[in-house]
Amino acid sequence: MQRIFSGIQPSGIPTLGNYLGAIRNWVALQADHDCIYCVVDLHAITVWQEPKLLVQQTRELAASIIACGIDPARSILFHQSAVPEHAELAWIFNCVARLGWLNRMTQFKDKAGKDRENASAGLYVYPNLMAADILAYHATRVPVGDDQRQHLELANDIAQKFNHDYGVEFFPVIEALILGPAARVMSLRDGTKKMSKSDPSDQSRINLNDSADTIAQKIRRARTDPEPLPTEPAGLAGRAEARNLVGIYAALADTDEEDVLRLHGGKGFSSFKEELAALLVESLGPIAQKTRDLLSEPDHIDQVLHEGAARAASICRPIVSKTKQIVGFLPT
Ligand code: AQP
Repeated sequence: MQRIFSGIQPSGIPTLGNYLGAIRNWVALQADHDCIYCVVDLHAITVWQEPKLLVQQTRELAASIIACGIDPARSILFHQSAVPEHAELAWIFNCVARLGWLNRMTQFKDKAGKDRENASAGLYVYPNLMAADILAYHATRVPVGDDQRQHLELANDIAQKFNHDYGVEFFPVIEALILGPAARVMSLRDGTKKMSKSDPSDQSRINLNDSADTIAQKIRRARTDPEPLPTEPAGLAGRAEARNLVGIYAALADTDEEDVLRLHGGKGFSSFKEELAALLVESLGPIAQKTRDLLSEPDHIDQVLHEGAARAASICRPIVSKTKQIVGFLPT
């Protein structure tokens, strides 16, 4: 059975983008893969996180992942900081990755923005930690949203260079699983920007804990253009906001753009938005309710994460230990 690894940052409330681009696919993959899912708190602190809020967001995210359908008895669910091997392997990868490779990462450029000199060093080497997260488990398949494609290519470059430099066939090739019609969900305020949990505007995203009224209001206010919906996908060219809403609808209804436009093409946005909001409420309402139920027992969430961390450590410890031996570190 192939091993899956994927992670999500506790940097806010998970969004519809996180759900459609990643978590929903994680759930489906549990059926026939050995799955390891991680709340990546070490990644989250690459930008400032209020400590009390980080603790709360870590628990909330774990609850939300379980509410989406991850079964912690079957899959491993844990928080990254509980398994120090991630940071240890990341340091080794800091010494393998080249500055030129990191300089090409568009996520760093987006997140650092114009104030690049003031970005944390952690934000810059984020992709090396992500490579370590995956390769510490010899995972071969990584379900992510489209925004992570470049980081996974870099992880493969690191694995290859490590194998080449040390003359070993130790780290495997990673395959990115970028699935579905909503692999990149865009902001509701700007169809050229991805939906993000840390976007300063709450109106730009659907949070997995939004109420039915909030979802309906955000969709009603979502930016669109004055034209009716086209009757076929070619008509979405140059209409980023329309494409985004059609893509979200298609993903939630388990279909594709063509099918959605066959049903809704020619209509104005107001009726389409009403149907989209109803579909969102139907899909996300039960997740929000289950998350609230789980959060009423925070000790249980902590226990799930700690048990997950022990299982995760038992897999990655021998792999990281072997890596250290390959590098030439004295045994401890
Ligand atoms: N808009 C999106 N569309 C599709 N997939 C998305 N993902 C994130 N946003 C979208 C996928 O969700 C997984 C977890 O992401 P993350 O939390 O580790 O980091 P991120 O990609 O930086 O997500 P955010 O929401 O934008 O977080 P912040 O605001 O903290 O940076 C990944 O698989 C990602 O592809």
